[in-house]
Amino acid sequence: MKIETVRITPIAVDDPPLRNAAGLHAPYALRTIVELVGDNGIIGLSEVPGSNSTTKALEDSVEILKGLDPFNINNILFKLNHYFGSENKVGFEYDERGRAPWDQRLLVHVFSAIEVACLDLIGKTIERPVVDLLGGRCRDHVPFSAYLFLKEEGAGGLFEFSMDSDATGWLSARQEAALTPDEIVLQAKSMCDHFGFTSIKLKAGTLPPDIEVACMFALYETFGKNVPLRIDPNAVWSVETSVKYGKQMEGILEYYEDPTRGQKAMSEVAKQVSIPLATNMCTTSFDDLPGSIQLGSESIILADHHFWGGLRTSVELGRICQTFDRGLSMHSNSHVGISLAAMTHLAAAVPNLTYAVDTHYPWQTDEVIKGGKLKFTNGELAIPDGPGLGVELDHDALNELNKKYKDCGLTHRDDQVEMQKLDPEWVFESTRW
Ligand code: GKR
Ligand code: MG
Repeated sequence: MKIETVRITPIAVDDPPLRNAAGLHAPYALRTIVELVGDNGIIGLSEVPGSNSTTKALEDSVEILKGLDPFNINNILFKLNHYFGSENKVGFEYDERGRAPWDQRLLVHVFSAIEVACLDLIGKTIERPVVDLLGGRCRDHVPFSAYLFLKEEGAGGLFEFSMDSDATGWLSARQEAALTPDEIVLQAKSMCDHFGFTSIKLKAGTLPPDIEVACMFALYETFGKNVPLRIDPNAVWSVETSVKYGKQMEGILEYYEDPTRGQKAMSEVAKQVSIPLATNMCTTSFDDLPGSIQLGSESIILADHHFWGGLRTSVELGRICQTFDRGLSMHSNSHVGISLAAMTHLAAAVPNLTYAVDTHYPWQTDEVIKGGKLKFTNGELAIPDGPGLGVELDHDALNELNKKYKDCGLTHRDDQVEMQKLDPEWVFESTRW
């Protein structure tokens, strides 16, 4: 079997004004959709975070991919590696992990996009789900967590069209501002009622720690000790601040995600606070693992197949975590259903991925897969039925979201620029509090 052609389509999906340590979400989140067309007419799909440099790199790889056997992923990755060189030789806009809460390395995105599309193509060809290609399922249903954000009013997209005064339930909560502990509790109740989530994460690092920690206590008082809680300040707290507030939250948190920046600072917090630390910022690649083990920077690593180079490498990460007695959870960014399906297959395949998985999915209303959005039941997703990832592309929806991409004019994610529209003086600080 051979790859006949590859289609790369950047899309934009409505995204509400969610706050984080890097600023504010733009009205649209960018994603890039890959269609790997086999010479049997079957199409393998994948989705990665979008930017013009990712789209360009994927477009550059098309000629390399044509004619290669999608079953031989090792050969494909070897050829891509040879073409692009190592991450810091790529010469695109971003050549390193960067300081943003999300990973900005380019090659891992490209590898992930191609690997996942190959696995989907293989699965659809041999009529087996992707989870079987990863070694088989350890679970049939994958639990996800409610991912709360401090936010400004608005539902994303074009503000005047997106606010719906008749909206009820989660759709109404999704457009409300949430900047106080009471408002965060309302957001949590509404999200948990709608999707059935039974664990909760708060994206922090955006308001003074007193307020964000008060949100955690308000959640604890409302939901009780049986709903695990996590807070993620995206590394903008100093070691001192992380220790001070960490000590206050001992006993109410399941884990404390990236309170401070870098493995060394994290290890100092880990020594002083009795809550497991977790990361998707200081240990984000295989190269980071020796430092993590040596310093003891975190107890839990958040996998993310978009940033760890694909699904098979993420399974390998699971094995390494087991070896070194690290827990494993999963990170997310704004995304649609192809990524959600891939995350579900991965989480179902990794025995020690025992934490409820992060997802931004409730915040997005647009979708590119046939049948509309995937549905959570009791906070869980069943592994999608059908071969491969179990999802098919809705080409009309894809074209519409590609038009949205072209019309919105965004070329990459820049949360600082969005925040400056609210507060022109605002600048990102790598340690704010
Ligand atoms: O979407 O604002 C966001 C998050 O802050 C995201 O970009 C982070 O990468 O979810 C992420 C995290 O857990 O750090
Ligand atoms: Mg995080």
